[in-house]
Formats: sequence, structure tokens, C-alpha cells
Amino acid sequence: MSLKKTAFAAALSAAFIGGAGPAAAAPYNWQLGMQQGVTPVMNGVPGVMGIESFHHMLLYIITAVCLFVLALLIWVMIRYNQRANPVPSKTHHNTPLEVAWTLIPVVILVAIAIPSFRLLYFEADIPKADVTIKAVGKQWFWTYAYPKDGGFQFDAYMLSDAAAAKAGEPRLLGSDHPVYVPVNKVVELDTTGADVIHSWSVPAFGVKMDAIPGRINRTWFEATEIGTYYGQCSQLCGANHAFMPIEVKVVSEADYEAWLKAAKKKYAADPGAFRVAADK
Ligand SMILES: [Cu+2]
Repeated sequence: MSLKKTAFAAALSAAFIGGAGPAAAAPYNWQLGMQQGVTPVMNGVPGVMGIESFHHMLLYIITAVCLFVLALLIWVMIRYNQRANPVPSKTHHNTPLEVAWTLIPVVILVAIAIPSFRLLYFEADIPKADVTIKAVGKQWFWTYAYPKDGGFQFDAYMLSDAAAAKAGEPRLLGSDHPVYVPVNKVVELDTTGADVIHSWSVPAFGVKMDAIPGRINRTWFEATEIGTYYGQCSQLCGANHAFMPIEVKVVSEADYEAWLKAAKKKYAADPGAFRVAADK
């Protein structure tokens, strides 16, 4: 099999059976579908459809609706054009048909609404957090703080192309100071903006939360696989909007503790240094 064919087969298998691509934690060439999810919100839990399955379900429904409408249009154009049907019937009103075209869409919408609301509540109801991180969007970098683990904070800027290549990080996605979180732990993310609206977004986690000046938006994730995950600011926030990436390293509990110990020293713990509205 040629290289191109192999990539295509990988993309196909990823799209249709949800298989992992060559690099599970990041997009890859010829990929179809979403990045592989690594959180309950993305992958779902018993009783709650995750973002990925919910998206697939919507795709099937909308495809069926579009094909059905297309078929009706083609049928009308062929069967009832002026040439095929020179004398149009004067028929109007058909009660069973009108009931059907009202009820069937209602049933479809309810079928969508039930898993949609379940997922929405699952995302909004933050479980008891093991780790809390504050992410402050700034023009154009992120400031992170670990208010409950020593209160230290640090700034995370994008790596230059040269630095990213040297560090083996993807271009435009690598950060000079990644965020570390432990695997299989609930991480609460509190986000706000220091100047304009930014958005903290990591596709593999199913997280996209606006960072709005003057308020704290809270969300959560529980990464179930060790790895490095990337995201980007997802609100147009000015000239360097595209250059304030998010890099999250999901590590083992022991590695996290080791990082925490080093980080407290490195970022010179100062609990008083980081204050936002909700702290007061
Ligand atoms: Cu931004």
C-alpha cells in the first residue's frame, strides 16, 4: 500500500470506527472527524452521550433530513413541472400530512434535546475538583495560576518556530510554559480575561470556555490519558489572536507532584500576587 493510501485508510478508519490516528493527542494529515477525545465530556459516560457521539448523531440526522428534502425537491421538479403536469390540481389541505409534518419534526427535535440537555448539565455541573487552575487570557498570552496548590503563577507564551522545531513541539501550538495536570483527576478551570474576551479551548478535552474580563467562567475536565494536548484561544482577541496557544501536559500523579514542587520554587510562590474579582 502506498503511503498516501495508508494515510487515507487511517483517516477513513478514524472517521468511521473512531480509531486513533498516528498521533492521538493532535490532529494528523488526512484526518477526518475530531481529535481523539480523552475526557468524559468528550467521550461520554453511561447515561450521558459525549460531545463526539452527539456530534455524530446530529450528522446522521441532518444528513437524512437533507437527503429527504432533496428527494422531495427532485420529485416535485420532475413529476410536477409544466411539461409533465400541464394542468395542476387545485388540491389543498391534507390533515394527515399536516399532522405528520408537524409531529415528525417535533419528535426529531425532542430526540436531539434529551441527549443535548444531559450533556449540557454534565458539562455545567462541576464535580469536586482535585486541582484548580486559573487561566487569564491576555493580549496575547495566558497567565496560569494554581491558587490551591501554593498560589504560584506563570505566563505561557507561544514558542517561536525555531524553538518549537528544536523542542519537537508542533508549530504555533507549543508553549514555553505548559500547564501540568494529573491524569484521571478532576481539574477545575476558572478563566477570565485581563483586557478583552479570549477563550480557553482544548478540543481533545471538549473544553471551550470564554475568558471574559470582570467575571470568572468555570469549567472542568478529567483527562484519562497521559499525553500532551494542544488548544488555541478561540475568541478573536486582536492581532496576535492566533499566537497564544494552550499546551497541557497530562502526567502521572507522581510526575505532577514533582512538577508542582519544582514549579513552586521556579515561579516563586506568592499567593497575594494573583487577584481577580472572585477572590475578594
Ligand atoms: Cu485570545
